[in-house]
Amino acid sequence: MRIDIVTIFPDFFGVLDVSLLGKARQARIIDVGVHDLRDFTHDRHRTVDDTPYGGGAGMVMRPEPWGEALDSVITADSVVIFPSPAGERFTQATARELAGEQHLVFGCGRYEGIDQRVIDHASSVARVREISLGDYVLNGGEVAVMAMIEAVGRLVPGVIGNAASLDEESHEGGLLEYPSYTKPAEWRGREVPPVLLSGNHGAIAKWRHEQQVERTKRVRPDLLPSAED
Ligand code: JBK
Repeated sequence: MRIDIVTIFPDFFGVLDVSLLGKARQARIIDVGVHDLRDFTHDRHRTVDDTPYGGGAGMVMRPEPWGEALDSVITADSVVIFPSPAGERFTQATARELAGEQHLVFGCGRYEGIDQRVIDHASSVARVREISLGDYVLNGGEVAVMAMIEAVGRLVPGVIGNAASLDEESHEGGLLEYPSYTKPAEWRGREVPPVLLSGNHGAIAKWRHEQQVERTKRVRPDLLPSAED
């Protein structure tokens, strides 16, 4: 998989050199290019933003540098992703879809957003998705892109951690995880639930499933099918 990132903070993406994705990059399973949007400006001050037409607070990212930056990376086979609080919600299903693509381009907006014509133009040459990590305010798309790349990257065949993602499929209709324990069997007066020491695999599976249902009901009832409400 090839990933291109356009940003005014290329240094943010130094962390992609470490951990799981760093290894995937070294193995050339995932190739990442980080591009500084300011390299596509032509004025002395390398200006990337301007005041909004129609008035209002904040600044809007100018279309010209974005056009040149995207022209340099997009092909007809690319999926172009703009992280935005106004986008569709990112889920594990989104990550699986994107993991099947050959080329992802991430456009990181800052300020009050990118001139809408950039998104409209990109949509005329490739598949475009505006995707939101969640309903909270970030200063820009960079951190959201990092999360998306981690979620997608570990699902790409050959990336270490891919095996773990296969169990994810077996998460019984999207329940939360059961609690985990390791040695010692007693720690600071707290014992591991005895069933986990029983060697009774049927009882353990039943207990873990009950824990999943109880935890999901308590903290994420929205995940439960209405039959289990
Ligand atoms: C948010 O992906 N997001 O969720 C996102 C991207 C850029 C700015 C934002 O405020 N929430």
